[in-house]
Formats: sequence, C-alpha cells, structure tokens
Amino acid sequence: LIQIEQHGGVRVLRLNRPEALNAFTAVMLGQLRHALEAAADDGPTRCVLITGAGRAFSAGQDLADPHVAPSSDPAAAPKDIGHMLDHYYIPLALRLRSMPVPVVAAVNGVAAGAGANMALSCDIVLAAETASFIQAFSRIGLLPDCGGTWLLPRLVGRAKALELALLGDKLKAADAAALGLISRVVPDAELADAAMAVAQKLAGMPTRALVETRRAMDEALRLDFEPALKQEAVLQSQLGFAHDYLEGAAAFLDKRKPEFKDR
Ligand code: LHQ
Repeated sequence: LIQIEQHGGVRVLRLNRPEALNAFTAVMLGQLRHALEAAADDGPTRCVLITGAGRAFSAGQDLADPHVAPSSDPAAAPKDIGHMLDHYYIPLALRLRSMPVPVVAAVNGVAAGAGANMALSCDIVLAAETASFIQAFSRIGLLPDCGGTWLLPRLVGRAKALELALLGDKLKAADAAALGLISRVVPDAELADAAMAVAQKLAGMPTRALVETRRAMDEALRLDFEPALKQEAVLQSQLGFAHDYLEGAAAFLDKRKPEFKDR
C-alpha cells in the first residue's frame, strides 16, 4: 500500500490505494510508518518525498475500516476511535516531524482529513494546481487530528485556522499557497518533476543543518526572543564543529562544490 522508489538520495513514498483515494487503513498506516523508519535508517537517503498514486493525495482515515466504522448493529457498543490515534497516527506524526532528513510532500490531488494534515506536517509542501485541502473532520462530527489543531493556527493564524476547521470547505491549492499553508503550486503536469527537483536539491544539502533548522524553528515557536537567540547559539556551536560546516566554508573559500555528508 506504500510504493517505495529510490532516486539517488531521494526516497519516494507513494501512498498507493488509488481506488479509495489513498484513504488510510490500519495496515497502510503501519506500512507508512515502517517505510519512514526504513528511510530514517538508510544512510544514503537524504530526503523523503511523499506523494499519492492516482487522482488523490489521501482522503484521510478510511471510514470503512473496521477500527473506526460505526457498527451496523445499533445495539453494539461504539468503538473507541482514539485508539487509532494512539496506535497509528500519533507515532506516525511524531516520526514524520522528527525525520533525520527533510521531507517534501507533493500533493497531487485532494488531501482530506488526516491526509491533509499529514501533508501539512512535511517540511516543504508543493501542490498541483488541481489539488485541494479539506479539514473534513467537522463534516463527520470530529475535530482536526494528525496535528491539525497544532499545525493550522501556527501556519495560518487562529482566524483562518478556525474557518478551515469549522467549515470543512475545500481549499484550492492556489488559496492554500496564498494563505501560507503550503509553499508552492505548480501546473499538474509539472508537479512530479518540480517536487523531485526540490527533493534532489535538499538531498545535496547539509542534511544535519536542515534538520536542526526544522527542530530549532519548532522549538522557537514556544520560546521568547532571547531564549531563541541562545538556542541558535548552542546549535550553531554544535554545527560549527561538524564536518559539513568545515567542508561548506572551505569549499566556498576554495570556489569549489561542497560535498556534504553529515546526517
Ligand atoms: C473513501 C474515503 C474515506 C473510505 C473516499 N474512507 N473511502 C482518525 C482516527 C479515527 C477516526 C477517524 O478519523 C481520523 C482522521 C480522519 O482522517 S477523519 C476524515 C476522514 N476523511 C473524510 O471524511 C473524507 C471523506 N471523503 C470525501 O469527503 C471525498 O471522498 C473527497 C472530498 C475526499 C473526494 O471526493 P470525490 O472526488 O467526489 O471522490 P469520491 O467521494 O467519489 O471518492 C472516491 C472513492 O473513494 C469512493 O469509493 P467508491 O467505491 O464509491 O468509488 C469513496 O467512498 C472512497 N473514499 N474517501 N475517507
């Protein structure tokens, strides 16, 4: 259910259940987590690119999956759908946000519910012109999960975050970019190449510095200005002793292309 490809330093993970718009089953979520673990553990992989097969990125949780589907027997006790979050989505979201390499999302079509928030959890999000984002949760009596309550107000501010979450309307890719929810929109036919170009560029960059940048920014969101400055100094000091800085600065001075290897 997850198709894996390697293109140089880029590991492509393709959500591959197109007949159900790549809606997540428990098995698929387990496979995705496993694929992320494998990419994290693979030294030559220096960037992960996540996209969807077919016409969607992902329609979010598969609502027909026995873990969450309401029973047809009205007398049956309701299921605790929170288990799905505890056992599948939370470990996955934590893994995604702490990957030791940058993660690019290429949103090729609709991204709804957990599918939307999984895309928005990635470090750089590109979308096709016809792609869209739907905080579909409110439509079915739920609240944004997979990091939605944390991500949305940080990405677009409280007013727009609540508008998206409460109304659950479809947001076109261009509007998502205008809001600052995603980085870039490209014509449909160019999405795969544009996303691969971004991923290849990231794969050739100093991975450890990129990952520390993500971590420092996430941390700085809950820091005051001075502690954020001090955090930068601590992390910069560590990076300053690392191979990639010594190589990057030396290559600049020698007017040659640097070869980064820290991870
Ligand atoms: C689907 C789904 C789907 C199953 C399309 N499930 N089959 C976490 C933990 C615990 C509990 C619950 O939730 C969560 C997190 C969540 O993600 S909650 C939000 C779940 N997602 C949704 O509510 C979105 C539901 N889907 C839709 O609203 C539409 O399908 C969208 C707007 C995504 C696309 O619309 P269309 O382009 O018109 O496609 P379609 O609706 O015709 O779907 C195509 C097929 O895919 C269809 O199957 P069929 O056999 O009739 O061709 C759908 O049933 C199936 N599908 N989403 N989430």
